[in-house]
Amino acid sequence: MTSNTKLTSISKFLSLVLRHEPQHIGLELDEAGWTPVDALLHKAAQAGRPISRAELDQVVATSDKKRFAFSDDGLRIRANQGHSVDVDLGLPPVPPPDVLYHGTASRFRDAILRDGLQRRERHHVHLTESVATAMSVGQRYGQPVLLRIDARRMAAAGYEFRCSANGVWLVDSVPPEFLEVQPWTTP
Ligand code: HQG
Repeated sequence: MTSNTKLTSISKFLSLVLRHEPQHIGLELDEAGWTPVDALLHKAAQAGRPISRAELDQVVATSDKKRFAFSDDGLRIRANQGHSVDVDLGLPPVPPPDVLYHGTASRFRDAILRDGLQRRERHHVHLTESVATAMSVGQRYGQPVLLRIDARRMAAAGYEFRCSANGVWLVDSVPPEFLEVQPWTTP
């Protein structure tokens, strides 16, 4: 069994090459973000970051956010969401829950309330059904702010929502009229 520290380090490396910089190790992703598992393991080893097949299986199976998925035949792998490289995950629009949340930094608060949520470097704005998840995302940046999104009203206004294989809700933007700051409750 590989240590959690090592698995986390592999997971971060996979996020880098499967979401943002495949060229970092000379990897190519297809238009849906898939790459052959063999190529990934080979290129990672060549780049001085060897990963065994057992470690890869363990990261995919145990990643807390289910960040990665194998294709049905097990021959390819991709990140479930979070890309900055140009991929089309092929997710259909689906009706969202009535309310979704987004956790961010208090220093972004005024800009977000003025301009809405924008996707920045990523393909989508990331939203979640879980207050706890939003809080932990916000805490990555220091002093967090929890935003409540009126997804029902957005959907009624024609905005499309998609849900990634790991349950992250994806939208192109959230205009300010659908946002409000939710009082922060520490558990
Ligand atoms: C902010 C994690 C100023 C936005 C999580 C966020 C997530 C604005 C930052 C995933 C803004 C972008 C993504 C505006 C948006 N003015 N700031 N108008 N609009 N922002 O990392 O949602 O661990 O691209 O609030 O679980 O923080 O990577 O997005 O703070 O699902 O698997 O601009 O990352 O997943 O930051 O995180 P990011 P995010 P993983």
